[in-house]
This record gives sequence, structure tokens and C-alpha cells, in this order.
Amino acid sequence: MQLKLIYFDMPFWRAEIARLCLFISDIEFEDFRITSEDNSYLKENGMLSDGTLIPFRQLPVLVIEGESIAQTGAISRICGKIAGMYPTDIIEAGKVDQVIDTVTDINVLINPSMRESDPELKKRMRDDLRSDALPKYFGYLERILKENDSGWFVGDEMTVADIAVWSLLGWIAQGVLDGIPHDLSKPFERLTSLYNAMGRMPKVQEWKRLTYAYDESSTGEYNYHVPDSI
Ligand SMILES: N[C@@H](CCC(=O)N[C@@H](CS)C(=O)NCC(=O)O)C(=O)O
Repeated sequence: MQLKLIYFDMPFWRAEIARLCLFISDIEFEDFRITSEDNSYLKENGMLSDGTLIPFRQLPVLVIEGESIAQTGAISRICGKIAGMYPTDIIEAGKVDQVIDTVTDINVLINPSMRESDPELKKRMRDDLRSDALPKYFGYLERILKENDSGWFVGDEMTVADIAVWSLLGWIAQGVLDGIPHDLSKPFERLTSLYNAMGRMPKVQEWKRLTYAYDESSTGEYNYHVPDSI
């Protein structure tokens, strides 16, 4: 099966769900990372310069057997099924979906503060995220982990839901979001255990070694130095 995952050259959770689940399961795929020229072209034309369709002019896009599929959730389900990290049972599948959709919601909550240029407003947004919105969502996720009680969000094995949360927590754990402490999720014991267990996995460590660049001189919000543990 021909698989090509198109995203920016960064390990953001929206792409990492697909990349990491395929990598962990030894499934070959093309990890296509676009340049800023590619991005300008796709914004203008809704496709890459080789004609690859980018349906909503947003990334990630998975090209599977020549067909372009957009949307993080849809891509997660396809890659999860291929990698054996998405349940066949419809209820279990729904439990995976609800976690992925919640990671989307958390991402959408953080987004406005990423775009805010007024420092005062940005600080207020980050204060709210730190003291209210993020702990609230971490609590909801913690409770799901507690109820499932296997160390994973759904069933007894790792699914794409775990990868989504691991990658989101890794974004925060870098400490690159001004006003959000890197260890904000630490009081949530089960979330922290999940994060640390994944950080110890040899395949995860190998993936990070191969693809996570860290530039000490850069202070950008996308400068990934994802710690193995919180
Ligand atoms: N609904 C989309 C959202 C994807 C999205 O927001 N992608 C961002 C990068 S993380 C993007 O392409 N931003 C550029 C833009 O929206 O113009 C999904 O679930 O994948």
C-alpha cells in the first residue's frame, strides 16, 4: 500500500499520530515535509506543485493509493487501522475517537494565543489556559485513564488515542508555550505515567532520534525538544 503523509517539518501531534503509529508498526510510508514554497503554492492552488490535491488547503494530508485524505481524525483512523492501533469494536473505536477529538479541542483552545500579538492579551489568554482550561481537560482525560485502568486510554494496548495525547503533552512539556509551565500535566498521575511509559519505548526513542530536531539557539514555539519524561 502506498502511503505518503504530507505535513510541515515539525513533529506536531496532528502529523505525529500517523507518522508514529506507522513507524512503530514498521509500515513503510513517505514522510513528506513541505517547504515554505510548497506551502505558498498549496495555499494558492489547493494542491502541491506535482498536482497532489490538498482538499481543504490545510495539513496534514494522507495520500493513500494516490487518493488525498485530509483531516487529522480521518487520517488517524486510516493509519490506526493499517497499524493495528485502532479498535474494530465500534464502542472501543468511539472511545479512541473521543480522545482524538478532545486533543483537537485542546489544540483549538490554545490556537488563538499562538496568533495573538498583543503581549497583554496573550498573557491573559495563557493565564486562563494554565489555571483553568488545560487543567480541566487534563482532569477529564485522567479520569478516562483511571476508569480504563490499563495504562492506556482504550483497552489493554496502545492506540492512536495514546499517541495523540502523548504528542500533545510533549508539545507542552517542551516549555515553549510562554506562560504555560512545561510540567503543567505532572499532577495528573496517570497522564504522566502514560507520557513517561511512551517516552521509554525503544521505537518512540528511535523515532525522536531520527526526526526531532532541536536548535538551542532558537526560541520559536515550534522548536521541538520533547523530553522523555515529565
Ligand atoms: N481540521 C483540520 C485542521 C488542520 C490544521 O489546522 N492544520 C494547520 C496546521 S496544524 C494548517 O494547515 N494551517 C494552515 C492554514 O489553516 O492555513 C484537521 O483536523 O486536520
